[in-house]
Amino acid sequence: MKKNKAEMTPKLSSFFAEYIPVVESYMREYMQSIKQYPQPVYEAMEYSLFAGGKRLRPLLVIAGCRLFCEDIHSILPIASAMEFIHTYSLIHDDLPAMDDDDLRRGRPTLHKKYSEYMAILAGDGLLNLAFEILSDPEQMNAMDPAVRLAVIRMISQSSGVQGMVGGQVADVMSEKEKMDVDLPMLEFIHIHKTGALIKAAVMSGALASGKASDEELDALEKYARNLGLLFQVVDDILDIVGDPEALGKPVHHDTVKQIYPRLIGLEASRELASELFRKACDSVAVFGDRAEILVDLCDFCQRRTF
Ligand code: GRG
Repeated sequence: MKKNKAEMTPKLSSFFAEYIPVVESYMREYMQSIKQYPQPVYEAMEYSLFAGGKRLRPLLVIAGCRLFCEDIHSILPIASAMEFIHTYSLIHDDLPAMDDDDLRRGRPTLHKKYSEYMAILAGDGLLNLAFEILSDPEQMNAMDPAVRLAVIRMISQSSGVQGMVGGQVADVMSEKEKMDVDLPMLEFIHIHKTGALIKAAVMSGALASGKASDEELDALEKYARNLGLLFQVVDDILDIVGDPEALGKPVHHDTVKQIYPRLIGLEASRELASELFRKACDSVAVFGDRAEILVDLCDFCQRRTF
């Protein structure tokens, strides 16, 4: 899978280089520590977890926290939980009952590599593992119990029926039932299916720092809402003009699904992405220079090619 680092500012590049290995080794150690019988399901979970994802959600947790606090050690379980949930969603999204995809992150999808039943169960395993790690006193002992509970509630709502699952249902239903999807509906799908988890990542990092004021959380929420939608609008654009080798999956794939370029055109989709980028950056202007990584992450999401 071809990855283009040119989309990153030097500061973001060092941020990725510093924190991706930290998150990955935390996840590896955690997976090692819980492994038991039956081994194949752990292997299947690890196959997808360590397939070379961008780790955007863990990095957003870290960026949200670092706005208020230098020490990110105590939020590594949250960063990992977000990646567990994200990976489960991709595994299930690829299943024959949903998108029926053969390739993900440049490799065979989990149900192609193993089997459909193992992909369903490995996804279920990862989802539950997220909440196991978030409620594990040994992993989360440094965090105030009330803050921990607020974080768990936010992540469960965002990944559940009021967030990602709700968006996925609307998306799959509109495709399978051949429903007409207009702009408000498409926005609903994208904000829930993709945006909810992205928002939860930024917000849970900030909440977990225990130092963000209500006004600061409001500003971040606006940033994260715009970033979440931006991410998916760019994904839709890449589905039309992206390089399959860089993306690790085929393009022109969502031929029956409604996506932004098909609904409003490619140019208008690009303009929408720029507008969302501007809105996201404006929302965090109150943080001054401290928001540099958040702005860079947003810029990366707008210009990404993978
Ligand atoms: C199955 C409940 C359930 C939900 C699935 C997120 C999702 C909902 C489906 C994924 C479909 C998809 C490809 C959406 C486009 C946006 C997206 C989430 C892309 C993948 O995220 P990246 O680009 O992936 O961050 P990597 O591989 O880098 O981790």
